[in-house]
Amino acid sequence: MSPRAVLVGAPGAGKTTVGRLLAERLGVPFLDADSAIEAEAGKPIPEIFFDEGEEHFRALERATVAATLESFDGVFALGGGAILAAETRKALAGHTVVYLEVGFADALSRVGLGAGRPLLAINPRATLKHLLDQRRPLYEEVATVTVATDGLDPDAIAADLAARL
Ligand code: SKM
Repeated sequence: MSPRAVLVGAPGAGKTTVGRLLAERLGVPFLDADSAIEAEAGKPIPEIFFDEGEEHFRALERATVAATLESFDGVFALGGGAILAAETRKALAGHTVVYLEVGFADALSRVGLGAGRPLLAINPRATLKHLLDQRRPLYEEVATVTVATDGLDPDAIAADLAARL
C-alpha cells in the first residue's frame, strides 16, 4: 500500500488545503502529518516544540512519515520541514511526490504572522525567506511532480493535479 500522492513544500505552500481538495477529487482519504503527530502526542505542535524541543518533534515526524508511507493509500501532506531528514528523503523514493512550489510573497501572505508555527515565532519574514532558500533543493530532490502555486487558488491547483495523477 502506498499513498496516491505525498505533498511536500514550504509553510504556506498550501499542502493541507490543496491536499484535502485533491483527496476529495480522487475519492480517497486525506492525512496531514502534523495533525497525526499532534493526535499521537496529545498536544499541538507549538507545545511539543516548547516542552520537548524540535529534535523530539523531528523524531516523531520521521516515525510518523515512515509508518504512513507504508500503510496509507490516500493523499498525505508532510510538514514543511519533514524533508530535512535524509532518512525521510530516502523513504520517499519510489512514491508519487508532489512539490507545491511557492514564492516568498505568497508564502508570507498565506502563513500570516500568527501563532501555530513555532519556527516562525521569531523574525518570521527573515526565517521564512531562509527556510525557502535552504529547502528548495531538498523539495526538488524528492519531487516527481512540481506545481507552481503562486497566484493560484487551491481548487484550481487540486483540479490540475487530479488530472495529472
Ligand atoms: O511540521 C510543522 C512544524 O511547525 C515545523 C515546520 C517546518 O519546519 O517548516 C512546518 C510545520 O508543518
